[in-house]
Amino acid sequence: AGQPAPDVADHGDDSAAFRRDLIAGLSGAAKQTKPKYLYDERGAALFEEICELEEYYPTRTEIGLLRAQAADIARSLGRNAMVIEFGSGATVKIRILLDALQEPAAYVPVDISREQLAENSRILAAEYPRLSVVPICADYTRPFPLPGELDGGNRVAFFPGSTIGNLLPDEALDFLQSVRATVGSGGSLLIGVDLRKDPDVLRAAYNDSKGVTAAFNLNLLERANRELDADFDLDAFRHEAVYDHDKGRIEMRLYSLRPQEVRIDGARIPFADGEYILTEVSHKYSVDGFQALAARAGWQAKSCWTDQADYFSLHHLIA
Ligand code: AVJ
Repeated sequence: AGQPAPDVADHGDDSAAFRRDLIAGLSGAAKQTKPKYLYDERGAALFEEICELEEYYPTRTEIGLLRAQAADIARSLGRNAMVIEFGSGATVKIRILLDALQEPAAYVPVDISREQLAENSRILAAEYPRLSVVPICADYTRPFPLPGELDGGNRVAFFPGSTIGNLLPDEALDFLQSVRATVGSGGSLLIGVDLRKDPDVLRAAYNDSKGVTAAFNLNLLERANRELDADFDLDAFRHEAVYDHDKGRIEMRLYSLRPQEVRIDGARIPFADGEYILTEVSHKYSVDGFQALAARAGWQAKSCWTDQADYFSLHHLIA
């Protein structure tokens, strides 16, 4: 029974891109790196661990919301959906959706973590024999080609996890526009968006007591040592997530604990004591604020679901 393991179409990054982006990001006055580089195999595994943490409420809350509203969401999305998932880490959310949808036609997971993508695709193809599973390994923040077999169908983009929050508002606008172009007219988007709340709750979620988020953040430096010819001293940096109230965002930072110079290939990067690298931002939106952003990208709000505590929202938008 089941289908053969799906082939992964590859539009992913190589280590040359990592080297170039890392050196460029650390060469300016405000040191920063692209969040996608946190998600190598080890980073993806640590992120899965974060999702299980007591303090990290988003995953649990979004899953609860999907379960509680599954029937309503399925009605809003319509029959024979071809679901294109932007960033397909764990399979728990897509399973809830696929189980609720009426005769879903295709599942197109798009992710940068190649191994995890291949493994998840194999498992889902075996579990949903009537579903066409078409994995694409790509950086989905840039346009990528969609398989022709999706032409003309009920194309539904699925972007859970509030990953949109990792983009700056301007980038989020561009991204929402490009997703709209990808699904085309008649298409739609189901997107999870983390909401503004008590800063103490936010800070705890990104500075967990077990130090998993710290390990996740520091893995960026370990990855540079592993994959590039870099010599980051892991004991000379510490993780801290800071909430910026005005920008409504968490900032994941790696602070240098002393003045030091780090080598990445030929490049030499100086750090002052207390200087930090900004590795990821995580924006929090109000429901109205997010819908206004989506409207600027040409989307029309069809439905919005939130949990009882108003911690998290799911939006169904029409292209
Ligand atoms: C699920 C990728 C959006 O910003 O909450 C979690 C990433 N970083 N803890 C988030 C993350 C640190 C997460 N995203």
